[in-house]
Amino acid sequence: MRKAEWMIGSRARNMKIADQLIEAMRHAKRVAVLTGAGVSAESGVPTFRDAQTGFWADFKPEDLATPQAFRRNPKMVWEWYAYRRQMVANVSPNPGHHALVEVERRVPEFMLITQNVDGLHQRAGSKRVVEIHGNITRVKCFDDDGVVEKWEEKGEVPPRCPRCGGMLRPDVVWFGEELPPGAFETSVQAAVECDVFLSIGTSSVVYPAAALPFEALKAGAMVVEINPDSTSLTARASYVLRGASGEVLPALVRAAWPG
Ligand code: BV8
Repeated sequence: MRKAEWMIGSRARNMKIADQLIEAMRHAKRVAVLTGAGVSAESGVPTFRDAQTGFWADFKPEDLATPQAFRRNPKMVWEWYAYRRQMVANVSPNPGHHALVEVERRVPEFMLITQNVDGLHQRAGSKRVVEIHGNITRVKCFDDDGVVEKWEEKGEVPPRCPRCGGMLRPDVVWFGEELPPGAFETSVQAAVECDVFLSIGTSSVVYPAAALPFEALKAGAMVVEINPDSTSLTARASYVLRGASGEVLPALVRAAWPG
């Protein structure tokens, strides 16, 4: 399959997308999508690549998102997630999120695999979503690993588990931790069974998520990368749409399903 790179200027309205890609989307029986922080960037959620701001500027996300960091300084890690939880609560899904809801509506079989913990896909209306790295709006006990529905932000930091008194932590997957049970298996199945695999707004650095587009390629799917920058997937992708997902995805939907 001829690899094509389509530069997509800011005026997404007049972009040219390869006919084969449009045909493939329009006639796809199964579409699988992998998203990363880039799909939420236009909503105002900084990516992991973006420098952190304010108090958190001196910390690399990878250094805070580990069980070791939490044991070392549970108050600081809890407050970092509280800061991010507040930020996510103050933003809204963008046209990229909404376009993926449209793709799900139009394709017989669809699976959205997200590395994002912000819940914006579900807030946009996406249904078939696998949160392979968890969700920042949920918390669980650091000791018995059980989710805790209600907790107080005031008082002890981090708050304590009402069941066992253990410290509460965000219900996300930290580096060095296993993914939620079955999440990766479900994701690999969607990748190897799809006709079209969209890899959107991810630097393809964190594993095992970054292996999914390559699983789809091995299974013969058309793999499309949507990202303003190149990544470790670019050289292997069937098509690369260079631009912001909040512009590219609505244009792709319009091209595949005009009117
Ligand atoms: C595990 C939740 C078993 C927490 C996260 C194999 C090789 C090497 C290393 C490993 C390996 N296997 C395992 C590892 C270790 C590690 C890993 O991958 N390390 C990396 C750093 C090399 N993986 C793990 O630990 C995983 N667990 O493997 O368990 C195990 C256990 C022990 C030892 C071995 C095996 C767990 C990983 C999950 C960690 N948790 N998040 C939280 O959010 O706080 S990862 C987190 O970082 C995100 O979820 C995401 O996955 C990642 C960030 O990546 P992206 O989302 O891609 O974001 P990024 O900022 O990097 O890039 C943004 C992109 O968007 C850019 O390309 C940019 O150009 C683009 N963009 C910008 N604007 C836009 C845009 N695109 C479109 N539109 C725009 N407008």
